[in-house]
Amino acid sequence: MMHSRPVARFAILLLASWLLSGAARAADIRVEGAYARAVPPGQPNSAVFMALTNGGDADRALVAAESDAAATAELHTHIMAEDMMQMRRVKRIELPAGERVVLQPGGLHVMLIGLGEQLAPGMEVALRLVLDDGSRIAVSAPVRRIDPIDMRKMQGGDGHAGH
Ligand SMILES: [Cu+2]
Repeated sequence: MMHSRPVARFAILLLASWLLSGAARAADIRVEGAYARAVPPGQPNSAVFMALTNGGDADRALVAAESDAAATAELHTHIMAEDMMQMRRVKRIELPAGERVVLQPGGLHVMLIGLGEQLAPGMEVALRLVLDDGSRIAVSAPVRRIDPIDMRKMQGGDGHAGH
């Protein structure tokens, strides 16, 4: 007991400094407006969208995402291939210093593959974003129903929709 107390105090100090440094580094990246796509029963995959602002002096990148809501979380983008909008996995999403990067339907997104349960409006998806410096940002994304018309517009099917 007499010996363990200073050890415990030291461990708490270490933990506190680790938490502070992690928070300071992650604080350079601000996450806004995160939301996850609601999916009907039986649909195994979904996506999470958000805006990321790098308020720091150093270029950063999003290199991975983790979520307990799905078996796997991947970073994805959309590309046009053979006149079809297709999703592709990307290794990283660049977050240049001072810039804002938007993950949105039809573009960059965090893909949730192998959902544990159906995502219905009112739920929240907990996500951890992993940055290239090893720091993590915890994000809570409310589940929203996304109008399919939005996707048609993104895919260029709605000719008179302006941008
Ligand atoms: Cu995807």
